[in-house]
Amino acid sequence: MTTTDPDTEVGRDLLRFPPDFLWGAATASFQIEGATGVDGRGPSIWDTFAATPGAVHEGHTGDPACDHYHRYPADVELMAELGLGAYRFSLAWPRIQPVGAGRVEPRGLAFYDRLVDELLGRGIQPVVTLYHWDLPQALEDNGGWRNRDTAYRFAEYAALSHEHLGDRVRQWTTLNEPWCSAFLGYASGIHAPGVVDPKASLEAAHHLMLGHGLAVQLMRDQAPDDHELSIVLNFCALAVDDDSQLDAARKVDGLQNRLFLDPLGGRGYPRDVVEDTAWLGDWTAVVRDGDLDVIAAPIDWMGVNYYSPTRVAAAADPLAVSGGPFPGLRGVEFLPPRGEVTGFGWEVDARGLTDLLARLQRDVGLPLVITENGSAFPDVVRDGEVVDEDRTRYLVDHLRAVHEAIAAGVDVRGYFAWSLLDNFEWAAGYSQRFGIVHVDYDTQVRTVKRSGRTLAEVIGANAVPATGYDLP
Ligand code: IFM
Repeated sequence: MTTTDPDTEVGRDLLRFPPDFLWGAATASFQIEGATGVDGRGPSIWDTFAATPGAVHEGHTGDPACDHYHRYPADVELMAELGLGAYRFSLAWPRIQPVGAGRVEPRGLAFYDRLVDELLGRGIQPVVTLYHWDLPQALEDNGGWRNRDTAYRFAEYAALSHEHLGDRVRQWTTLNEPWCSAFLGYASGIHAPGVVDPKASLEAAHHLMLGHGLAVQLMRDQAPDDHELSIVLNFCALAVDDDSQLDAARKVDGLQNRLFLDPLGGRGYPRDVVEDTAWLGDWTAVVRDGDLDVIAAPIDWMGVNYYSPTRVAAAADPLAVSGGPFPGLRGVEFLPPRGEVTGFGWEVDARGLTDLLARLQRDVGLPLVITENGSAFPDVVRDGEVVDEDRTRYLVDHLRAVHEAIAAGVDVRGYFAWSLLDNFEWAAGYSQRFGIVHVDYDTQVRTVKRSGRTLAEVIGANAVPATGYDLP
């Protein structure tokens, strides 16, 4: 993403974005591709998890999802109609290396060749994520991210994918939301592989970050100068009302934000997080000499995923183990959302995005890209239309929040709506619709929602309305 002059004009009716601002939408392989058993693809941890009774809402699986594996030409045409400048998608590691190591499946690579060529043919820039949670099951059978070896396997897979597609793809992201992979996967167990072992989840977090750093090193060695390497984190935006909440907020900020930001920034793991989690056992024993230098390998931009703020308070018992996604944390009580919530029950707060971007500008010092932002609401198709006023309001309010951050000097280079298509929302199966395009899973008919049409208008104008939700 090229340098932008944050010369954001605030007009009477429109808030304009910088001229080369990148507009896109995002998806992930397991969530949309379907076709889990074709062309030599190996099983992933999500295939196994989805087949586990009770793990995923109503036993939903990765098939057929949006059948994007077969329908990608029409989906790319849709992207072109929406005017997207870029498309963020992930490669399915088990399509490319069915057992996560060694043999490469040419039919898997060929699918991504076709997709990338189709995108480029429509003038849409591919932004590739190497890992969006579909770990080859064979690696999990060997310990998954709890095993240091997985970091090396990931780096090899990253390098071979980059070698193959790097003549056409300039934008590469290593991991999507390693916090989720580590803590939802190995601590709370609500995501694949469904392990509940808080100490191991911290070891997994380290191995994920090591894999990121090793991959960056290998890709950097083989990358032409114009390639840009990045990582995508899901930050916790803490909404604090008074000082009594500060310590709880510090703990959550430590385990979700600083645990990743500090090593990436060359500062190692935060001392307070290591102390707060020491009661689980010494997970830092897995950190070997030189690992922290690897993790700090320079990247070109950071991806920011933002949906909702988090509210916490000090628990009455300082030693009480916090529930939810943080079983490794003590003394923190998670508070319910306030005010407007999405269909998923997530608090709507665009202000939290502006504040988060300002904080990251201070603490990260890298260009930022909003790699995911969106909302789930229960849509209905009526007379061939989906009038999703709630999602449209969410979208426009958050775009104003991004504009406000840019106008205040934050270096934000792009915005990707989550998601292009309704899709498999992990443990919630198909029950939550995040798409700006509706998918009828029975017929596979796509219907652009009002939010999708609004995003297309925003892209066309390179601006959001200053007030209201319609562009003049
Ligand atoms: O669908 C997910 C995505 O895979 C990762 N970020 C959050 C989204 C909504 O939950």
